[in-house]
Amino acid sequence: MTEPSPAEILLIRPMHNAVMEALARDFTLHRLDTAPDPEALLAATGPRIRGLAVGAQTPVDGALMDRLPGLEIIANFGVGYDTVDARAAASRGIVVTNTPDVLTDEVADLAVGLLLATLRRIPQADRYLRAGHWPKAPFPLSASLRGRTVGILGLGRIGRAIAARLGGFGVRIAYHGRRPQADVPYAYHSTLMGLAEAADVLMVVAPGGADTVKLIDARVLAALGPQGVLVNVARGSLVDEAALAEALRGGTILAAGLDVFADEPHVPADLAALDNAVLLPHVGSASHHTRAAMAQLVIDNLVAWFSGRGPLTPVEETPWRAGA
Ligand code: 8YV
Repeated sequence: MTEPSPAEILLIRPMHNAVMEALARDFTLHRLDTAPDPEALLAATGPRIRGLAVGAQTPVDGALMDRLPGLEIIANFGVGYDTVDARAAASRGIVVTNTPDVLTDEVADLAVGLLLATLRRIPQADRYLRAGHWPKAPFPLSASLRGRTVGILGLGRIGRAIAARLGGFGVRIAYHGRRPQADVPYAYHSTLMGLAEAADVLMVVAPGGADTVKLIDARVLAALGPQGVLVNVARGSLVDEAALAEALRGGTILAAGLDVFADEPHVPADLAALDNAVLLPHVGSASHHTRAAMAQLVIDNLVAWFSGRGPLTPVEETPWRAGA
């Protein structure tokens, strides 16, 4: 008996090396990123492609899916999958997987670090020292976490991990999401405005995508108030960046810590010009440890699928029941 030939997988852009090595070893891998003529490769292989591995920067829409009529699975490197049209996938019977859980602690650590860096002006203090200002005068006093209420927008896995860490910091915690959660002791607000009014730190951990575009607008920032701090480790699309720059410039809020931007890797010049913003190049999950775990989960999803065991971590739009 001959072995069935390995499934053909398409890679659009380069990904974590472990993913690319495993795909080349265990499957027949086609790479658009290194093809001399990507369009010709897509036309030639499209009908045979059964799996797609994608990172956060690679949009996958219904039009692309239509060029891959045999596509069964889209394995997304990242917990957020707003660049994949999961509803279009669902309507074509394609399963989408993401990488939840394995990055929760890393992103929560970074979120708390970014909050402290923003409030206590840690990067600014580092720059002050290096610029030789310390012998002339001490660094100016900063704002404090003491007495604050941290409002979490999106109490999912990462939001809960942030709240658990903040439990050790003596702050009040409140949250807003689609519905109250019975098993947490934090105050629920049924509207984002209500949360912004109650809190003086707003921690954004909600999913990106069409439903959440520019949720954080001028009104929400005004409600956060002049001592308010915005921290975003989710997606830049959730924030009206022009309104944020204006709010930071005019003192409508105190400061912002941003790990994500609407048009990465481009950062609006008016945000980059502000001294009361701490800006990071989307590093929430970016440790060797966690990126390796995410890579492994992408591989494991594809291997499980093509060995008939179903996906390990399907997204909610494409749920999977064995035998269904
Ligand atoms: C990205 C992230 O996936 O998981 C997410 O949703 O935002 C990150 O971990 C990362 O940029 C990988 O491309």
